Amino acid sequence: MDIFAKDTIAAYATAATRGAVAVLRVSGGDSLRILKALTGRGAFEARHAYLVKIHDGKDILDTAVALYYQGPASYTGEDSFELSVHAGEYIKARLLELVFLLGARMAEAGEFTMRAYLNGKMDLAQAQGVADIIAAKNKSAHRAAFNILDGSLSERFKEIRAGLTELLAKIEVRIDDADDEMAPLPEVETREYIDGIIKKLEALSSTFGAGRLVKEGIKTAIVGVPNSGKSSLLNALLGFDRVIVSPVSGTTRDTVDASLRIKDFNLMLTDTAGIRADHADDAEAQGIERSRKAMNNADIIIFLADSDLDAKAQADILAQAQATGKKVLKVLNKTDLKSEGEISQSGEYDCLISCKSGAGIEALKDKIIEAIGLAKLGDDDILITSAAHYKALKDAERELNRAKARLKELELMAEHIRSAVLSLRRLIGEITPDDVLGEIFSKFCVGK
Ligand SMILES: Nc1nc2c(ncn2[C@@H]2O[C@H](COP(=O)(O)OP(=O)(O)OP(=O)(O)O)[C@@H](O)[C@H]2O)c(=O)[nH]1
Ligand SMILES: [Mg+2]
Repeated sequence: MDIFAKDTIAAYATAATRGAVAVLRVSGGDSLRILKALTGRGAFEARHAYLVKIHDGKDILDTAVALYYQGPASYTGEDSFELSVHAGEYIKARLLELVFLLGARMAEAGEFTMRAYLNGKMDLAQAQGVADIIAAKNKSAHRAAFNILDGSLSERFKEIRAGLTELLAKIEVRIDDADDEMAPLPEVETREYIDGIIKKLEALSSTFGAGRLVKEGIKTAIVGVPNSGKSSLLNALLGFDRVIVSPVSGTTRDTVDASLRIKDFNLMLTDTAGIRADHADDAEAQGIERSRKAMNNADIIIFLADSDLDAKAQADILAQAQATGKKVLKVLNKTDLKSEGEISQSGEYDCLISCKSGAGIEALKDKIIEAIGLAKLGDDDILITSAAHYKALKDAERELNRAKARLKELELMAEHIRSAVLSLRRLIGEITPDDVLGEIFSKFCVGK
């Protein structure tokens, strides 16, 4: 997309699916002229709602509510307007045609938000927050996106950048000081100062693990020997019978995915085929292979045990799960069948449940969130949710560590600090090549 296009763009801000009202958004220098021509109204005061008729030649297309925004006090920073019309197929299509006939063109994906960025209404990190907040499926993802959108994350970046620019200035005057009139940089203090900034960067980058889980959901694989109750657990967590449960070993032959929300988070659950060495046929063997893949893909593995089944086979599966390096929760199922004595000796398990009675299922949900490290998230916690942000933070950290090793070579130290500053400035979009911008905004949908 041409990022410096100044023509007038139009698109529906509302979804293409059925609804009662559709909102057409138009932005650019011709907005007011187009709005007047459409409605036959001579004047519009900014930020006032008007009940208008939309003219189509001699006919009236619809009665609508019009809102005119005068730039720069608008989302994009340009003159723009919104028309709320009845969401009929014909009305929507014809209105767009009329707007195009009056000189606007179709907006490209993300173009409204890109214009907002180019006009200084938000920085690049915040623009990412717009995409995230629309995509958020649960409360925690929404909160993380909100903290980005309202500028809290950008503030942190700017604060760190300002600290570095200050240090850079001190180094640069000394490089320029050919006659050695200035006192040299105090080494210990400078090192401490850089360390302090590295800590701030680390504090942010270390949230990426949690940020990714919050944004994308927690991939959870349920594994165990056949008949331990894996499918029963999937059903119990979901609250309805999604998969077949039966006393026959090897009931589940393929992996089955289901998604659910627990405690403000999204869980992507995978029920797997029970793993056993003496599988019945080739299909079961393939299913077992998929179970292993599911373990490797997971963020957390629930190892489901039944103490009445083959102990050696279960120990093998647990070892395989642990060998993946993922978090593993050891869960004992069918406690309704176990004696009090057996239960009191089951200290090696993280959780005791019965899929039949439902006992322990709620506690298991808490355990999952706790084990994955999301239990302590606060409302105002800023989370890094974008891989690009994470990389920029890590790049800056690396450059600062290099700078620290060059305390006596001012030119080299300055160069590394400049690189770190550059990474941070890229994050907020202070310097961004055009093609990178196009790439970022094209991931948005039209109308945003
Ligand atoms: N009493 C009791 N029975 C259970 C419990 N959980 C599962 N079962 C029973 O155990 C049997 C096996 O359950 P499934 O959920 O099909 O086990 P699975 O691990 O998915 O088995 P495969 O798909 O063959 O690997 C069924 O008869 C269930 O009704 C429980 O908590 N208590
Ligand atoms: Mg099963």
